Amino acid sequence: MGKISELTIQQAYEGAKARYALLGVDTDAVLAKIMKQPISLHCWQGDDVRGFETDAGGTSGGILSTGSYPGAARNGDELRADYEKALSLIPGKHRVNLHAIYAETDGVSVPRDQLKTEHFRKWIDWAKKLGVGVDFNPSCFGHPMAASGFTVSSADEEVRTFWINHVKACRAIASDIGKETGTPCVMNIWFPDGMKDQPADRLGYRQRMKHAMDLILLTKYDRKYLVDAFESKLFGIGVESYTVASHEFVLGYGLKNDVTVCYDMGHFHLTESVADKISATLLYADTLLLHVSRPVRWDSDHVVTLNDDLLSLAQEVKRCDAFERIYFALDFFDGSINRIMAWVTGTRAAQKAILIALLEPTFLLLEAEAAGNYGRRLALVEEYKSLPFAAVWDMFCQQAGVPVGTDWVDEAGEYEQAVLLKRA
Ligand code: RNT
Ligand code: ZN
Repeated sequence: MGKISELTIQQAYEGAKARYALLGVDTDAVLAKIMKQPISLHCWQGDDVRGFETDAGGTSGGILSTGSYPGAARNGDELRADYEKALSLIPGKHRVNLHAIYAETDGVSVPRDQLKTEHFRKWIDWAKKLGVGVDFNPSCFGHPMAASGFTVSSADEEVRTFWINHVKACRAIASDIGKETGTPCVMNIWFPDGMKDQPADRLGYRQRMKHAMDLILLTKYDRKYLVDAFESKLFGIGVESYTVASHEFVLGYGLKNDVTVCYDMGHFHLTESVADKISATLLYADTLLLHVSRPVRWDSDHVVTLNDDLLSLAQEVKRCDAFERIYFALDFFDGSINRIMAWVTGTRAAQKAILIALLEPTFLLLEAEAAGNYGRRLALVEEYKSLPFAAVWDMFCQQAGVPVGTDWVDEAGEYEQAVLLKRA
């Protein structure tokens, strides 16, 4: 494939800039804004959520990575190398998102309730070197103590205590990470707890989980370092009838306890719009964490693409003027394709959605709506779809010093040949 020249990018950008200016949109200002918009890149796409533990790991509780495409990272050094490759193909400055199972313990088995900041030393030093922020997650799945399908809501006190202590340990680590990296660490709590068939005691599990969360949050950390987040879910495979941390449970808990709620795009009924929830939630909550994902028929965690769901999500953030209040994090894991391509495709798609939203001449839509002219509103929305956002996107990539257009795909392919396929 031939390379697009800088001049072509520049000329196309000038044309687009003039076109957007007619609609009152300043593309230079949009470029400056998107350059500073971080997205949290999840480490678990790099190794199919396996993690580095020797005596536990993998997924459970309804999450599942399928496919056995070669080249998954097998340790921290490989995962960090893959991350660096992916980051070099994505415009802008981003964050990395770690799970507790990515601790590096020098071959020593450290129980999850005993994890310490030192087990993430390599990650922290690496992130500091790269100048990227770090987010964190306790890992309450893929473990013998989670085999019953319950963690902090378990009726078994030993199980409950283990997981409460794990999440507490993770908060201490996350706060240290935030302190060291100089940017708040968003720690998202997701519990898989639930049941395949109708429970008799829906309330009991929820009471125990609520109490567990209270205990977990007893220690106060400065929000400068740690942002606690809590993720809701509708159902998972094998957990079809009941999820303890349902939407209402999590939203209620979050609002009452000043914990940031996390909406995963795959965690609602498929016809439900997560975009619609943004304005409703932000009336009551200061901040919101979004797990950008792509459900296909269920919470399948497909690689994010530039589809209507993603676009509406970004548009709502823009229309609510809420970029300062939203944390964007990716959450997908596809083991059936090149994992770097998965990361880069998904991140670039999320960024394109944000860019299109930022370029939207929203005030003209608002004007039409206020005048009751819904035909005009609809017509404008349709015309906006063919505005030359791609020329602004290419300029963004060029300014950020990353490959423009399809060039990155070839680069990812070369890395696959040179590095990934050499992994046995
Ligand atoms: C599971 C949740 C959760 C996980 C990651 C690995 O359904 O979406 O966010 O995907 O923490
Ligand atoms: Zn999620």
